[in-house]
Amino acid sequence: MKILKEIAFNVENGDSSAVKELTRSALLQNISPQRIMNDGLTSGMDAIGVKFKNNEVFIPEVLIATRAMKAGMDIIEPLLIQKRIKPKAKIVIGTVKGDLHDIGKKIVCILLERAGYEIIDIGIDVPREKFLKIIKKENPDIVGMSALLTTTMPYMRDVIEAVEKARIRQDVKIIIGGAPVTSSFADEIRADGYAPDGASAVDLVKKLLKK
Ligand code: B1M
Repeated sequence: MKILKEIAFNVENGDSSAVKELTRSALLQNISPQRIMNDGLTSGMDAIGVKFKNNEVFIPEVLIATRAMKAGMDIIEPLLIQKRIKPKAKIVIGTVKGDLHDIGKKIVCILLERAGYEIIDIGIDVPREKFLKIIKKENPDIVGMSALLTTTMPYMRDVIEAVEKARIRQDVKIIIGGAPVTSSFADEIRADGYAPDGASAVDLVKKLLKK
């Protein structure tokens, strides 16, 4: 669809005002927020990701694209989240220490919230001490960890070991995700599950909690 391609193009080129305007127009054309997110905004981030990998663009361009993506997300986020009176379960999510990537994690949070779960997003660059503190304070049903770097992915193991050492591992399910993470890595570090994307994270949580 032309307008979704235009949204992707303007995310890639970092034009926040065009992204805002096009996102509003797409909604007026009755295109679903989910489709705008997947086929417009995320698709633009994927495109800049490929260029970044090939050294065709550098961090400033990626940051400007991130800002443009966020301009669109700000418009569709309230439409994606259905407020429920009683959440089905509580989920704490953070990007692990050393890692500043948060776009994918935010999408996962939005989709889980939309599915009826209460989300506590504890941000980026989260050390194990903070995970432990929040688990003890909030008593969540699930803890989710995100990592986008091969160098920060191993930190997920450190968090799980800290949770085991604190003898609270049996009280909480732990799920992980992020581009370099795999299902076999999840098994290796004794996580309860891995999801490759936001929709699969919702399915995984439903399966683990049976609700
Ligand atoms: Co960075 N970066 N980055 N970056 N960046 C990557 C990840 C990279 C793959 C680019 C590349 O070289 N091809 C590469 C990592 C290489 C590697 O380790 N294998 C990389 C690098 C190297 C770096 C720096 C080291 C660059 C430098 O400084 N030299 C640096 C590190 C900073 C740090 O974290 N300490 C860096 C910095 C940045 C920016 C700050 C400029 C910016 C982040 C801005 C932000 O997030 N606020 C940035 C970005 C934007 C990217 C790319 C281009 C896009 C990431 C993204 O947002 N994708 C990325 C290249 C790429 O991925 N193609 C790249 C869109 C998003 C919707 O997808 O995040 O995968 P994703 O999330 C998905 C799934 O992974 C999954 O669901 C999400 C939704 O579908 N998922 C979960 C994620 N978390 C989950 C949790 C779950 C379940 C599923 O359960 C809990």
